[in-house]
Amino acid sequence: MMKRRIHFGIWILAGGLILSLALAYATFLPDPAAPPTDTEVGLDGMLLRPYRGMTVGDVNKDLFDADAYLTHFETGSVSLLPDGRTLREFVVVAVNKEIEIAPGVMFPAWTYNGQVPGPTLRATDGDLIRIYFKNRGDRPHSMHFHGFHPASMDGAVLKQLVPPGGDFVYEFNADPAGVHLYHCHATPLTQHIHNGLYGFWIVDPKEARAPAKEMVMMLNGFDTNFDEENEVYAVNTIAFHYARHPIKVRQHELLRIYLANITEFDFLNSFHVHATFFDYYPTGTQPEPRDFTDTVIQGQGERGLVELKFPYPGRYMFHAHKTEFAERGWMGFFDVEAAEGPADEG
Ligand SMILES: [Cu+2]
Repeated sequence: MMKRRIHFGIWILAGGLILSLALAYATFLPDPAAPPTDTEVGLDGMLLRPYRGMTVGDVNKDLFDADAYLTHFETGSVSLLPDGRTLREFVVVAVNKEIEIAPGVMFPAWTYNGQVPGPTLRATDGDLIRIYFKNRGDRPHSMHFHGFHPASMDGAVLKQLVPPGGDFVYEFNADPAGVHLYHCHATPLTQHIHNGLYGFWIVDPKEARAPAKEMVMMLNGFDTNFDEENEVYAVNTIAFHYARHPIKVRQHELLRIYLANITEFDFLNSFHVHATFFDYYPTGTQPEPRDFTDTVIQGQGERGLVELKFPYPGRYMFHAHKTEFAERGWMGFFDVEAAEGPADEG
């Protein structure tokens, strides 16, 4: 009898312990309906909160401001030529600079104007472009632009490389309208591009595109241990930047993303957005979109225009649909504010 009572008591004690543990666990679990805090936003998004899928802390904004880069377009010094055409002049300096690609992760970059990607250069179809290129790096570099230009302006062969300390002036017409790239064309190309010498070259059509909130997204990656594979992936260089600092847009507002893939070592990259679809214009050269989709694949050097609107307010992920890239930094959020009033979080 006594034994049975002891057993019964043990069972009561054990049951109580299990119950209180369960209660304590439930109490400290994050509320799945609550908006994520700054440190909680990650690949897990709002679903698997206890998993921390991203970086902790923030990068030094003085080294590179990914928010400013997103919407900043350099249109150069503008003057009028005797024939009535517009001349746009840019100064681009190649310099070595250590950049921060994730909090505390430094990368010895080769840069145009001290940033990776280089500045987004923008002109209108038919403008005359003059670029004063100064190589202040420690090895030969060049600027190779996608688009029409004479052979002497191609920046691709050995004799067109600009030696350290050297200068060169590129001059050509902005042509054709679309979203293009410029990058160094010195060999080994893998090294010169991957180390950071690339940027957007945007040529607007003579008849302006519809008004929109415009931004650039350069899909890039970084090999931090020199094994010719990327350890960190990003959109605009900093892993998870737009996850920590979501891009603010408005419901029903037309968004235009100039999207390009410059990622080395991987065959393909991709762009996927949640809760909406987009029109996709490869290279931005044709008036009609090729696709109406929520995912697009780009090979290296491929680029295009993405035009979209969010029908509902709230927070929505965009990321590489190659999940490994997303988990290593290529993921962000749009915060869509309601057309009237604040956005519905979640
Ligand atoms: Cu180079």
